[in-house]
Amino acid sequence: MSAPTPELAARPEAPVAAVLALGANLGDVSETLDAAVAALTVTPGVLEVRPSPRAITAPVGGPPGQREYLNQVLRVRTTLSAWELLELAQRLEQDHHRRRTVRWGPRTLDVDLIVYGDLTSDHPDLTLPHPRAAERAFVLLPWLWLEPEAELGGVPVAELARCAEDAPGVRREPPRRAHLDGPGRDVAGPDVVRPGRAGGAV
Ligand code: PH2
Ligand code: MG
Ligand code: MG
Repeated sequence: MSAPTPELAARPEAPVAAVLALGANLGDVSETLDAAVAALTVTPGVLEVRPSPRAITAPVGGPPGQREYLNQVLRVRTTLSAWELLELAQRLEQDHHRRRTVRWGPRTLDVDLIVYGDLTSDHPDLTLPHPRAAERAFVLLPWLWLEPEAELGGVPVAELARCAEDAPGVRREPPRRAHLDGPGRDVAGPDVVRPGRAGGAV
């Protein structure tokens, strides 16, 4: 990666709300997303992680014959810079042995930074907001389930989701059985997961 701009490298004075999108379609995808969320909650500089319900989604683009994806959106509050958050996302991908081979091909874990506060960037390694998020229901719908009033680039996410061509291929994952998720966590709905909270780790 080339060097970040000063705006991308700057740590904020107050915590910033950012949105990350997770996607996986190789291996044990539920376990992979659980592990990624758990790792984020214990990362210094990540103050809060609110996970969306998960979506089972038809693959968009890439080679034919891919498995469906499991997608999820996370709202985080962070004191990391946008660049640090990008590096964190890439580290999470590496931790799951992601190999960048076929563009949009199957992957064990994809972590995309969708928005970082209201920062805009056209850096070659980090476009903000994410350049394709506004047209991808596999990002927009989980985000909408988490935050019905959310906006992206000044447009309601609800409106963007209505126009997204892949929306018919997106369905909400049924709630998982509570005993699999430990005490104090309801995976059926939005939940605030804070580091150190009893039962809060996923
Ligand atoms: N990610 C892509 C390309 N296509 N399709 C679905 N359903 N979900 C994804 O996360 C996804 C995709 C590139 O990152
Ligand atoms: Mg992606
Ligand atoms: Mg990506």
